[in-house]
Amino acid sequence: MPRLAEIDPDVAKALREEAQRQHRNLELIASENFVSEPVLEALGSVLTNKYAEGYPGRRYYGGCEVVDIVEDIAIARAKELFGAQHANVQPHSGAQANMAVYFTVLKPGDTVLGPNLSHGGHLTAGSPVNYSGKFYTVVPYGVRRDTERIDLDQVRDLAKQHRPKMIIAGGSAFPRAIDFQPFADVAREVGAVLMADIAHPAGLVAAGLHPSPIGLADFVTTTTHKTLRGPRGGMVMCGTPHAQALDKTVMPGVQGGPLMHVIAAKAVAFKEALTPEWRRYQGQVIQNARALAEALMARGYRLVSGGTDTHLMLLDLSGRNITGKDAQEALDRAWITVNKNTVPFETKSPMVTSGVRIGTPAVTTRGMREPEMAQIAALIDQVLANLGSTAIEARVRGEVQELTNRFPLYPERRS
Ligand code: DSN
Repeated sequence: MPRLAEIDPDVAKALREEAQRQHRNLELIASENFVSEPVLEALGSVLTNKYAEGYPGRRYYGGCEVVDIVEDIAIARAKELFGAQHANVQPHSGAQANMAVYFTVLKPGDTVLGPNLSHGGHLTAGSPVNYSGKFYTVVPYGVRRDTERIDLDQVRDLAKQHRPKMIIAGGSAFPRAIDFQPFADVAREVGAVLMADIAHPAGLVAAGLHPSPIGLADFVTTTTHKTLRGPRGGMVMCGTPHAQALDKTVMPGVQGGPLMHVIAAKAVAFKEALTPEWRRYQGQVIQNARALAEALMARGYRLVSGGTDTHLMLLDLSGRNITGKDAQEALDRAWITVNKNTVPFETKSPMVTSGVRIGTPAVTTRGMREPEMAQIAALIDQVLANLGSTAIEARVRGEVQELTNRFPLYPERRS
């Protein structure tokens, strides 16, 4: 059978170059990770050929006896990993997982209390440019100015004032652990459904290193590709009473055919996640984040909330007169990959921002530990303290290459 390189050298070359880039650069985007070869193998499998609308044992298509086995395995492992009563592994993404919950619970126009995007929330928690902000009346809550931690008094006050039908806990840029109990208490008090979006800390939650919303939230949504280190995709968990309604919303409500190759890869990633080695990895992710945060603060950088409990931190550059955009671009030129990010009470646009978000899941997968975090802080500092210096950027590129060469990634895919 002809290989990709023979029939499509252009795409083959791009894939090789991306593998080279992933190996060469320091990947510090908090929502990215590097999956194992077995996960990649499942993703690149013949399961991509199969239509399987429906669920195991009740599909709309014939020939589903094999994919049924795969989906059942993925569901069983997801339930075991998180201790959930029910798991739907079909959402194509975190945004679709969240949409499935919205459509299960709400009618257009209903009120939702959700985290402010610029305080650490997510597009799907009511941004006006997202379906959530267009279809629902969203009341945002944020963090306190003094602690930069979620303002639970504000959550309670707003919930009592607006009587939302649903409350969302979780987001994409909270450096601190989220305690789901107070959210559950408020939700019960006002008769709201609680949705916990654990897309970011899911791996930490599964490893018992971050509070779990299972048993407290009515619905728990996640992606599978961040700290969980599986394929790009989503998942929703809930208690048995909501299971049927949720499944009907995912398919046929908001999706058609499930991506069975991705579901197979989710199953493989969940198997990896059930091992002691994977739990140790999650512990190292947190230790590395703490080490990196401390090293940056020791160099005079301000971190939102003064540190991190998780896999990510938010560097606030407003006091240094550097925008998040300029920082991201300078670090990119030095082969250090981060994303610009708004900080609480942001004054700049989301395309410019005052901060950058930094996370440790990907570099920890490569085997880096605390000494490398100190080195990374020094490299970031060199670039940001000499913003725009081509000589410094070239020197840092050399040091990044020396560091990443010591922790190789996907060797066969790079040649
Ligand atoms: N884009 C994801 C992140 O980077 O956190 C959230 O959807």
